[in-house]
Amino acid sequence: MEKRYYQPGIETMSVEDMKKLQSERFVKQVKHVYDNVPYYQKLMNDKGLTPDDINSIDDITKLPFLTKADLRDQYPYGLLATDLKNCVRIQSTSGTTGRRVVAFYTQEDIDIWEDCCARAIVAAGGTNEDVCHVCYGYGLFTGGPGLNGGSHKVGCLTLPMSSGNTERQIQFMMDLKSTILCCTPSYAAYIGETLREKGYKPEDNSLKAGIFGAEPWTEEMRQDIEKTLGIKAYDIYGLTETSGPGVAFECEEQSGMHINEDHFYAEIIDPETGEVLPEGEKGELVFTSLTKDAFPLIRYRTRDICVLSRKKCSCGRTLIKMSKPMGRSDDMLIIRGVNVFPSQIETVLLNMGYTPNYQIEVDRINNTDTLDINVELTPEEYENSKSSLEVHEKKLATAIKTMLGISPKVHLVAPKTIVRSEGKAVRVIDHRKLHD
Ligand code: DLL
Repeated sequence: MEKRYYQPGIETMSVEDMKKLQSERFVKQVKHVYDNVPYYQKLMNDKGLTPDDINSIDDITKLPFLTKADLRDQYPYGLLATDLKNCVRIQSTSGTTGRRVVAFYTQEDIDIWEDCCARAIVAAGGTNEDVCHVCYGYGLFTGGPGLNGGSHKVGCLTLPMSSGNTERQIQFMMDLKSTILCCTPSYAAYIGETLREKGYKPEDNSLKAGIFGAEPWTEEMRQDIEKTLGIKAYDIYGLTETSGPGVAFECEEQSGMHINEDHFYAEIIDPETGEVLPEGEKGELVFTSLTKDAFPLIRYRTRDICVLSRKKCSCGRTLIKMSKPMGRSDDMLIIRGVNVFPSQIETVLLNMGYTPNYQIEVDRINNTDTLDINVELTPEEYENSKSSLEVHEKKLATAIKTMLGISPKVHLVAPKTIVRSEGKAVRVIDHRKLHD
């Protein structure tokens, strides 16, 4: 019988017991940051609070939020809550949208992080008989190290491939019979496309599951990857600031991700007002780390937009679930006053049978926003529709207009003209930002 949970005592704990555990840990965590991080101490003092005011998890709303701007201001050591000599590792964000965020880990922090990733691997059906092929990037990015550690804990044979060199990925995958693939969904789609081009059918590989995350992806993209690779594709979520992948993971029900809420307390807030919203309402996800020693974050605003649900899950886990994030609030495009998430466009494209190779370009010409969508055709589609490209472009533009409420210009482009991603895909080029 396959092992269903990595830490059953926690993963199936009653909601009441979980709340008790969260309260105990939260009270301790607040004291820890107050005593060790002058920045937190000031934030609390400014609100007239001391750790004595925090007696259970319900007191969390008394505390202020923390934002990425705070993390950047405090770079590199300002939020460190333990002596540097207790730390054994850093990981970091790519810093593409500003100053890097550097997160610190003690050995215990790493153990907990790896346990969280191990829960995700077991939930995807992983056991010590699996060959876990990790092609998230290794290095400062948390994807590779996190899943690598989780895979060791489960006892899988771990292939620390890192990203890129797709030829080599495929050779190892075939020769060593990889059974679980860990990478971004866009890279999984690219690996699937390359396998198909090499003449492999889905049943030719030994893969049974994929653990894909680090970027938004739609249900349609999941179905596409599942079909191309002949696997079950599971979602995994996390961010560098709170440790990395494994904050939340999907189970066999594939209907949202269980949050490891013994380590990360989740709230959903209205991004405009900061008001905490009830379960089931869509808003910005806020996390509080309950067990982090070196780099604990209290009420950290992720900017990811999603919904929380306590609906009973058929897998038996009682951990609260988060829906697939639609993307970050700062990934949301405002085009001619309309809110647009790239994932909405992806849904239309895949539903109409196109590949997930697309790129969105936004510009402002004569004071009007323009939306251009480049969609790549497969060689067969390209051959068959050469004479009727315009008709297909119009049809697609109409479907996207129905979804978004604004008209795009669609360009069906030749095979292999859109750059493939080995990590997080770049879906949007916003020229408006470039002129600013
Ligand atoms: O992407 C950590 C990670 C690695 C997660 C591997 C899953 C797998 P960052 O680079 O700090 O960390 O980016 C974090 O990526 O705030 C979300 O906006 C986005 N993100 C992460 N996972 C998902 C997901 C890693 N499953 C940011 N779906 C987060 C949608 C995701 N967006």
